[in-house]
Amino acid sequence: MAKLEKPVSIIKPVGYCGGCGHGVIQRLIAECLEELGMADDTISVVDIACSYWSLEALDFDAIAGPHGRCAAVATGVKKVRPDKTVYVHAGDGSSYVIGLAETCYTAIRDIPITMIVVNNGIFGMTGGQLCLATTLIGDKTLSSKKGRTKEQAGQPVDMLNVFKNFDVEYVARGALYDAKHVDQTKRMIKRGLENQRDKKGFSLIEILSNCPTNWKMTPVEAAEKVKNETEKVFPLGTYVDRGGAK
Ligand SMILES: Cc1ncc(C[n+]2csc(CCOP(=O)(O)OP(=O)(O)O)c2C)c(N)n1
Ligand code: SF4
Repeated sequence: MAKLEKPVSIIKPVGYCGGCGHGVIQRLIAECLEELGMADDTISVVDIACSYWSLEALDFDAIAGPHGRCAAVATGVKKVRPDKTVYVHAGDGSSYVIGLAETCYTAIRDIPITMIVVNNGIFGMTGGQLCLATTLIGDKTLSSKKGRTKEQAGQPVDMLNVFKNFDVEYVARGALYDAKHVDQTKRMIKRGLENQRDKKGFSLIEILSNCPTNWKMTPVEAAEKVKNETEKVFPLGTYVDRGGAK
């Protein structure tokens, strides 16, 4: 059996909870950048939420764009260093709620960055509050203890149906609940990074993840939920590919 080498860009174990998708995503990003030979020229932008851990874990130049401002910070970094690969690793709360305007206008401007949004259905870092964009109807959270209702919080929104209407390069959604989907997601991340290498436009990859800690589930139960429930509301696949298949 082939030995799975750890990417050299991962330099430190950090504090993700066991079974959390953030660590898998971080690893996929590192693998893709190394396989593409782009790791030495990368600047990462993370939010103050759970993705912040990756700033310490990875050996990339990095900056935080706290409180939902990742896309705006990444825009600024890319404007002054167009020679660098600039990617965002941020949560759904940060990207689609707190920083929705920043994410939208980065997409509308077709800024050539690669944005990776982790859809775990809640605000993980701050204890598991409801995320207006992504918490499923009926899901119990710290701020919806009886479960999300349409009357109180509206319906969750498939944000990719919004972003696909902007003039962007690439919009896709992956998942992590089995090896096949991890592999598909990796190809999406790689495509987003290749687009940047090839001087193309804005790429957004949303990844269905989980938060076993705040969902109060085992990692296996959390993966089952993503497969059986989350994916039904947020379908996987490619929503926009302006460049077409390679
Ligand atoms: C307007 C505003 N209210 C509250 C906060 C506090 N805050 C910081 S991180 C965070 C949670 C973000 O969750 P998400 O982006 O989904 O990331 P996760 O930790 O789930 O990966 C919140 C609410 C904030 N930054 N801005
Ligand atoms: S709180 Fe949730 S999203 Fe954050 S590291 Fe733990 S499991 Fe992952």
